[in-house]
Amino acid sequence: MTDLATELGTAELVIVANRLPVDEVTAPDGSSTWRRSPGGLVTALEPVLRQHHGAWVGWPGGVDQEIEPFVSDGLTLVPVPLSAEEVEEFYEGFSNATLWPLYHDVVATPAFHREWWESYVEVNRRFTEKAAEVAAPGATVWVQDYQLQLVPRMLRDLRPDLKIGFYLHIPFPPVELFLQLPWRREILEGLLGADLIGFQLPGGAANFVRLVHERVGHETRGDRVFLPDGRIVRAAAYPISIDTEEFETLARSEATEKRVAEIRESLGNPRTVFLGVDRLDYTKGITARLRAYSELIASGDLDVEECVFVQVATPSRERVEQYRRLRDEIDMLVGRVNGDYGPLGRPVIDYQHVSFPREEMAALYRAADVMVVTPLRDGMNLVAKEYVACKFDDEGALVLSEFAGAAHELRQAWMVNPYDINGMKNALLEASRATPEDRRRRMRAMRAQVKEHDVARWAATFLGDLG
Ligand code: ADQ
Repeated sequence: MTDLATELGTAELVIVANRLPVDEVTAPDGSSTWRRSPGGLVTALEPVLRQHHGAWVGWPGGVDQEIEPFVSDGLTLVPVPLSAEEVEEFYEGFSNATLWPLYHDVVATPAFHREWWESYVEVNRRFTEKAAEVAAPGATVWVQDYQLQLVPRMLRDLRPDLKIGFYLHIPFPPVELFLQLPWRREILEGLLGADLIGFQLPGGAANFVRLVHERVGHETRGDRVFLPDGRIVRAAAYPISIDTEEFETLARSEATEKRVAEIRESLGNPRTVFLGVDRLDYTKGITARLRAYSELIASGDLDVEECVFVQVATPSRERVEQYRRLRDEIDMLVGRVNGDYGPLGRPVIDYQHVSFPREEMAALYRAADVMVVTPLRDGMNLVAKEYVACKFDDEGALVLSEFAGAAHELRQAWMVNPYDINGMKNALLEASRATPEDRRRRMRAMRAQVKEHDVARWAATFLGDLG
């Protein structure tokens, strides 16, 4: 027997996630290969997957791709195909235009369509069947995120022998908002198929338990739900983190040091570099933060000759209407501010609509004096943690929204309410004018937190509790 779980029914640990941890890249000659997509989740789970004869079930990203399970960089990958219609209805529709806004405080209006729901059920069933095929008897299956909330129940029905965990990467909404969902009962029942349900924050876990008690009628005590068949389901917080050491090592490298100097030089060696890094998403509070900054430039509180705001936004979900509108809104705001206040050759806001490799991200973090993370709602926000991890010299200031999960751990940041523009302006000024001692004291405390609670510890704690 090989040590890879390439044969059906042999994987002792199965990760089920919307995407496989690889992207298909096509060479100029038309041949294609798979390249590992960077991400904390893969990094964290890779060692456990290897150790436990593991497999990863997920969508390869294309349309109608029937691909047999394959091995990439020593990981067994099990593709789940989606049709063009399913990409539209299950992924762009129910996942990203219904659940995503609903779970993020309805900062955009969720759309409810019955065909989208039917597609969600159908695709969840397909993921379930693949997972059931590859899992060894008594194996552990760990299902990830909001796209797959029905999988735990479906999988338990097919394979009662499995140990099933579920982790939600985004917030679990307050009861009053969740109740808008026409299929609320089905989602709750779906999740209850798991033995352990992990949330970013204790508040999310509490929302879930309360809903189960009030709406499904199960007995609950603390973080436990007692099912009529005698099973006990736990719902608890496991705040996710990053590979702290990897980021710090990158940040300390000579190549990064060189790149930091180049970046600051190309920005005109300003006294203060403000930085925002996000997926281009309406939950991230990008426009509010840029508006606050522009007002400080307009009023002269910040001098355009001394400061620059670098905003990097990864293209994201570009076929969803709300994302297209957001992009236009940001383009317009940046254009207007630069046109009104930017001297020749010196943008007020240096806006990059692009995804950078990790090396460049580390250099940007190192180059930034003030990191501005202002989501209207965010499960955790790894960018805030990555910034802290890269500041090995304890320099730099973090401005952080109190509505990011990370605010519960990075308590020494300059906290802001992203809906309060004046409050945000004050925080930007305070963070940029703070004494070096004040900044260092805060950064040291945040670094200690992120070093101790890294993503490996997150995965080990969850899997340990599940076991
Ligand atoms: P996201 O909403 O994607 O994640 P976040 O946690 O900030 O948000 O993670 C984004 C990741 O993408 C970071 O690792 C960051 O470095 C990277 N990234 C962002 N912009 C980039 C760019 N321009 N170029 C390259 N890389 C870029 C969801 C939830 C979060 C939760 C995570 C993990 O919404 O709340 O923290 O999952 O659970």
